[in-house]
Amino acid sequence: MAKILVTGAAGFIGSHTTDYLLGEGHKVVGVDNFRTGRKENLATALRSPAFALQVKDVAAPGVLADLVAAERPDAIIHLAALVSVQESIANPELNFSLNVLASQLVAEAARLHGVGRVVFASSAAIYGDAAERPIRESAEKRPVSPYGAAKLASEDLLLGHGACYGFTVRCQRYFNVFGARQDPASPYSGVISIFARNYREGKSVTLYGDGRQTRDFIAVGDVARANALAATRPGLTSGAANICTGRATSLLDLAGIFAAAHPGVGAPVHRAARAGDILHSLGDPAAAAVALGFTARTGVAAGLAELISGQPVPVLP
Ligand code: UD2
Repeated sequence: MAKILVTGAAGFIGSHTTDYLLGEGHKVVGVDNFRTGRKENLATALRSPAFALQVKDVAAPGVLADLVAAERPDAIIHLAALVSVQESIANPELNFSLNVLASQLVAEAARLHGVGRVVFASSAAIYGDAAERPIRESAEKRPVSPYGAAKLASEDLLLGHGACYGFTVRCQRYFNVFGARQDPASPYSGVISIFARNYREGKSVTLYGDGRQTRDFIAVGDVARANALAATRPGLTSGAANICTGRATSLLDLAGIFAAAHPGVGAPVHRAARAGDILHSLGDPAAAAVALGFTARTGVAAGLAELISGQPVPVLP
């Protein structure tokens, strides 16, 4: 069993990753400053004797290195971030501090204290408007936001440090992640979190454009398992992999699934397509299968059933 330090542990992906690691019998040191993370997300973890919470800002110099020196984790899963693309556009300096400088501090802490492995929360945003579909890891990187640029810069920083100082780095390029605990607060929050809230409250949703745009939606439970594999699977080498399903779902299909579960809620309202919205985003999951032994197990329908009912839906082993 390993000891894993998870930054951003109180966030959407961080809390699910923490719960998954604890369920597998690992020890977890969770770090969060509750800027966007929430303590409620850690309700289950906080009941475990194998979990310790450190309320700290990993973007502040020295904080992470001190923590790593004291805790001596086998791996760091670095999920703390400025998570909103819109916020990165409004505040690029803060994006640089939270999404680039903090990654450098992670690399430095790993170097100084001999951490064997670093797992980094990258994003499909590094590809920008990539021409190919499905997108493979070799696709040209053309980020179109400070957020995407910072994720790409962080991948390179971490991979370069790992190669030089001898630790393994796994960059996880998440596609559209969905599931419980995702915050629907902003109009730019993940579409599934917004649809889930609206249907639950009996309010019709907005479809931007004709609704035929597609995304590669991956359930957060699968993402948590991919993170655990990247942190703990023996013998991994450094690299980057898409964390996706390889399956496309249209917005119309999504709305259809919600509508079937919520009879009586009004039909979606169509509005003009959002400026800059891409039509299709689909990842190639092959590299993650080879590098991590990871394949997504929860389809969109099962993941949505779980989100809507609040009950876990059994998945194939
Ligand atoms: C992701 C990022 C976004 C930007 C974009 C770059 C998230 C949550 N968003 O957007 O910030 O980086 O990638 O390509 O990571 N939609 C509706 N109704 C709604 C909300 C959304 O129809 O109420 C549509 C939206 O216009 C888009 C699709 O749903 O076509 C998915 O939207 P999203 O914001 O969940 O994710 P995405 O991939 O467009």
